[in-house]
Amino acid sequence: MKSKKLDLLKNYNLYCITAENLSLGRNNIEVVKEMLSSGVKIIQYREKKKTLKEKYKEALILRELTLQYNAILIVNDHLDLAKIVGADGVHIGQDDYPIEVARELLGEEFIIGVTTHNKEQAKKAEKEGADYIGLGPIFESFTKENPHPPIGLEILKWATANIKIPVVAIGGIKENNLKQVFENGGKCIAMVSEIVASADIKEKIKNLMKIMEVYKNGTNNS
Ligand code: TZP
Ligand code: MG
Repeated sequence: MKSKKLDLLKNYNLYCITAENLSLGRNNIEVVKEMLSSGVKIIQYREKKKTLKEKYKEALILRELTLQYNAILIVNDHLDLAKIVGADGVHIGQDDYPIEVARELLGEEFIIGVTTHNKEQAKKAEKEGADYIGLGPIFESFTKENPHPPIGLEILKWATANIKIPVVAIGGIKENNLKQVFENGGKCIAMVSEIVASADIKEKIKNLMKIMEVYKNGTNNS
């Protein structure tokens, strides 16, 4: 059920996104296996360079794997691919198809996430029926081509207090600034390079989860 899946985005959680070019020679499948076996429950398949056929094959495997681990799979950009492989959701940007078009094609049960960079976009996405927003880049990020300038933590604080759908913080988030993100309202945290470019992905996720647990249990007194 969609609401159960969305609970994952409302609670403290890591939202892991693929980036094969940054994965130190490992392929997306290997990397996602590491993520899932470390307990990650939200995977986004983001792949900008491969052919549709290659993306299809990869996404099918990721669908199987995520189901095995009871994790959700969100496909970046491609509404058709998301639907074909039976993903749980799709993530679209400001220059992709409008939300209403995605909703019409994919139906009410599908999770639709939308990238936002400011308050207006966040409010608009909520109003138009997005299920969650990605908000960022919070810090400077070198992962995306033509990155948007960093938007900072204040807007994250604003969004988590004023936007009713889940807010996924993204962009430049690392082990060493994760606390700041939690302290400014962040709950669901998306990361690309910090995880895929780690030599030891399991160890990295373990460390990130350890930091998150402190906030989850409300025992942070620092
Ligand atoms: N959208 C906004 S920033 C970003 C995306 C996909 C990339 C984030 O990557 P990283 O490596 O976690 O900074
Ligand atoms: Mg996009």
